[in-house]
Amino acid sequence: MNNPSNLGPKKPRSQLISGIGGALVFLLAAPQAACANAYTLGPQRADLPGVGEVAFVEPDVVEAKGGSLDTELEVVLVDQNGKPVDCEAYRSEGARYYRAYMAEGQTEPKPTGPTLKFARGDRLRILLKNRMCKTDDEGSSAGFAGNPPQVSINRNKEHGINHTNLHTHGLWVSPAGNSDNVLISVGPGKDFQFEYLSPEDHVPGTHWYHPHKHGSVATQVQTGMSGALIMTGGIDEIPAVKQARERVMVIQRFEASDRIAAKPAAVTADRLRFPEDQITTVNGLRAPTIKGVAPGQTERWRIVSAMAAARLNIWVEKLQSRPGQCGATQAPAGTVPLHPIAYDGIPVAKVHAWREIRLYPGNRADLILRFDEPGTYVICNNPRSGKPDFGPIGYLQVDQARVEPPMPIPDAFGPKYRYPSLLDDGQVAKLQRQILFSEDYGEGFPDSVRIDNKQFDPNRVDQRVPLGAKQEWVLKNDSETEGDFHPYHIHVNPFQLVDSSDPIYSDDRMKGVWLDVVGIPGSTGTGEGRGPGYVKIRSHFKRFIGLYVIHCHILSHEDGGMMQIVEVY
Ligand SMILES: [Cu+2]
Repeated sequence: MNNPSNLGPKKPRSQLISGIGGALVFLLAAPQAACANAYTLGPQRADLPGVGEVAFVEPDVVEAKGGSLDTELEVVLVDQNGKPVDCEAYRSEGARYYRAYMAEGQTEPKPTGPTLKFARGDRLRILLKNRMCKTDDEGSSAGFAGNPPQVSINRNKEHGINHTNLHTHGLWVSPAGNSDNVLISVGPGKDFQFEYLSPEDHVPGTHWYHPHKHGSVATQVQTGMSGALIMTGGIDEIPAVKQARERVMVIQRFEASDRIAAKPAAVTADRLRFPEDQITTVNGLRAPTIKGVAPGQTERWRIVSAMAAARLNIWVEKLQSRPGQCGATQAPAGTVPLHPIAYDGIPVAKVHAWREIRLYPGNRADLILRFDEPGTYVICNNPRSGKPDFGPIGYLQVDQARVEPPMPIPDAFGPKYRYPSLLDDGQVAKLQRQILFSEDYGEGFPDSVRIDNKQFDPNRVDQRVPLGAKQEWVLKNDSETEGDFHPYHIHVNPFQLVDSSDPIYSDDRMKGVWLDVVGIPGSTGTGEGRGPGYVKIRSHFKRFIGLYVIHCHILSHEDGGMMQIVEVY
């Protein structure tokens, strides 16, 4: 582990700017509290806040200055009252804990990490300080009862839950050394200096950071460890984008129980299913209200899905008679058109209108919206589960004086705002690579999630790619039903969507879109035409050599071994 004091003279640190809307605190034990700005998350609360009860607040911001963003991120364990956890008392059975990223200057833990904002080409320096408690399961040889001791990183199950690291999801940066290296582990009490340098030809956009230590990813993300990474520039300077009111929305789903005390019997296949008793939040707030919107004014929402398992299906409709209820399980006609200007931080060539936007865990979408009529609106989210908890995630009040003429919605972005298209590129290798994602909920957990019939092994390289190669990969999923998706994610290099058995991805509006997470649907068709669901993608393995990973972004699947090592050489 690096000792930060050996890293040369300390430069001035970046300043923390408090989230708009004032201080937020964890008020988890007070589900009845209805005061504005209060953080009212609580698994026991079955009802939603009404319109105007909770004000929309953005996370704190740490901004780069003079070409560098230099900050500390301290990881702390907090209890339901937002108080730091006394490590002596940490192991009590049935306790609920949250984990928070705290930037320098931040005085209290918050449910969403600070937004880190920097420009293309800036140097990003983050001193990660792990202040979580030591556990019995430090990872070296603890093992669960009945299982032989194993080397920490080679265990494809939850382990070492207070060991961590930092992944810059979506940044096109080196996967080696102390850059975006997710194969390292920072133990409780240790500090580690991360440093990321983005190339000058990086496309600016909306990304996010979260831990990626194998065995603890699901637990850590589900208890609060997520924050937005915003690289500014590019399309931000285009008037139709610049004029829009910008808002960061980090969507999380909390499960606050720590599992270190879980008995071995609790490690069952059920753990792989996404928990349905959780609360979906925006910047840590349940159903907040955005106020002061004017008809004719455009909004730019930078949405980050920091979900650990469930997908989001978001639409915006006018509030019907019953506050807190969305009209349907699917976006109805008459919803406010959503105009994605970027997916996963990479601008689209042509801007289209959608009634509903689907985000898999890890996806981002930059949306432009314009409200033409005054009134109260609901931000709906329904993954068709029928669970009330998946209902509205926010409200909007459009009550200001009309802006005339209405602000424009951008319609297209030229090639300089994107990565060069590979769709008609003759250099893409003729030989396709096929990768199969499988799961089996029967016996045999934790061997039930696999890629190409194997579980993750940190000592095995699964995909070798020469630097500079342009390749087409076909990702397959042979799960029984179409809805049993696996969100595929690759670090470092994004990919371009070619084709899919999923009708949304094969829609003309998605042609040539760049992504870094794509949902691979399960099997489709009947009789002889039945086969695994698939997504066909193309990628250019440019600039960075080293070892990094592909994995399923249902994070319990990642911890369960649905991950492979890629080596670019
Ligand atoms: Cu999966």
